[in-house]
Amino acid sequence: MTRLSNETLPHLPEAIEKPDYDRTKVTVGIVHLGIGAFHRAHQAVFTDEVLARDPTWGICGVSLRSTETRDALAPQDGLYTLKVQDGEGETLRIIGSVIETLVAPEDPHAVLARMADPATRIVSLTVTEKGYCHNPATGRLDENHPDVLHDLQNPGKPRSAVGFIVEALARRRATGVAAFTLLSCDNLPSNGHVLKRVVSRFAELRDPGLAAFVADVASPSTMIDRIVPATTDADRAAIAVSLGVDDAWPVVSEPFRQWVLEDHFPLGRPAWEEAGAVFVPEVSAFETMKLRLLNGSHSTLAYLGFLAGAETVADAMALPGMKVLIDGLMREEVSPTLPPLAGFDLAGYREALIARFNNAALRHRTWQIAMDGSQKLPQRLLGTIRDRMRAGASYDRLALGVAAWMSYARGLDEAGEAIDVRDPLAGRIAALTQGLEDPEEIVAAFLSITEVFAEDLNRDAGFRAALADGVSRLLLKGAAVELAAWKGPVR
Ligand code: CS2
Repeated sequence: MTRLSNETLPHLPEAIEKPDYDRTKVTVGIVHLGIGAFHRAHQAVFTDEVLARDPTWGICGVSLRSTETRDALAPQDGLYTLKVQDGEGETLRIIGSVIETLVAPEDPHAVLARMADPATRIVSLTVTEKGYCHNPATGRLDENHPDVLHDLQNPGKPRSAVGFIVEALARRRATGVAAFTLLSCDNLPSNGHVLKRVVSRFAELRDPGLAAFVADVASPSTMIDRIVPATTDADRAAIAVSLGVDDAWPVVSEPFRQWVLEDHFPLGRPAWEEAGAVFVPEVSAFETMKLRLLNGSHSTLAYLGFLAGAETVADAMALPGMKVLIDGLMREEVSPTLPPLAGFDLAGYREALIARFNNAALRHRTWQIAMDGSQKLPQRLLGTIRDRMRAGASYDRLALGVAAWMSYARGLDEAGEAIDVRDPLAGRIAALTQGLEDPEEIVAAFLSITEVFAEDLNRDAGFRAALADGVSRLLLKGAAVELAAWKGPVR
């Protein structure tokens, strides 16, 4: 079948929304590192909606590892379909804001040239938590990270996002071009600060003069939100039927989307507010709320759900006890720890989250969310637990979430079969927990990973006992039985 492309675009069915601007006039203003499904269903969509106002904000999407996205999108002139779906129905829209795709390992020079180009005014990132090469417990650069060591040795041929950013900034400094604005769009607390901190430290390790230039780079924090499961072959097939042409890599998402940003863009930015983005002076309260309520619940339900045999988030929500557990976790344990957000309807936000998790039209796999737990847990569950401890308050449900991660990450499901655990620390976790059966020993092995738990949680006897209790219940009874014990009204 023919492919989606600039040429076939005008012939698509009427009902499909298309770019409302002339794509031939669009030029690159943003280089985005990590062009995965999330970016293509979020920032690229906000950008697509405002390109008609200013076509100089087109996106060059960079893959830091595989060639797959470029291979799919290049023959389509960067076009792809966004399918938005919930129980009520679906809409299809063609997104045109990505006008170039590059693969970093294949051609690092082209990526650096694009980033150093004066027309590039924003470098944004969705490289996932582990892409920051930082210690998740401290938020500081991991100076022994193999990619960091490599990039310090080979500045002109970097591998990591940090290495690319610093080398591109060095080139801009050398040619008298002002620094671009950095825009982290990953699920990290104060993501702009975390990015700035790792980039500054890396620059310092390279050269103090460069560090002084980097010190002035703007790096606003952002809170990003949209649930975007990995695209499946079934999605591709259904979308091809609707379009009448093939799209090798569409993205599928829920209707909800949210983007809260700090407005600090010295070289300008697209008018994203026209597409619904919200600019605030300080984003951290929004980020904490989202990370703790949405992502904390997501991880908890993903580990427990996976162990209980639920393939998707909606399946997990349907397990007896799950809704009560998640509702209680959000309402009783997380919400009291959140910074105040004047005029914000927290109860409404929690209710909306339950409805979003129940969206059975999205097949969001628990296994997908379960990935990289060692990088996710500190900001999703452990910070909340610390706040609860300080307040002398209970954290049973949060501890159960952490215990479920431990049961999952040791790599054996309830039938004794191996789990395909994807995590940068998977090898270390396997070595530490190999052959352990006793819950207390399992917990002690995990707690010794200080870049996840830090010394304070490793030493806390109450925390250790709560986790051992959780792991023991999960091992003895199984996750489904444990969940079913959570009774009570969902309020
Ligand atoms: C999820 C997030 O995969 C995960 O870990 O919790 O990707 C989640 O879907 C998004 O943060 C929603 O905005």
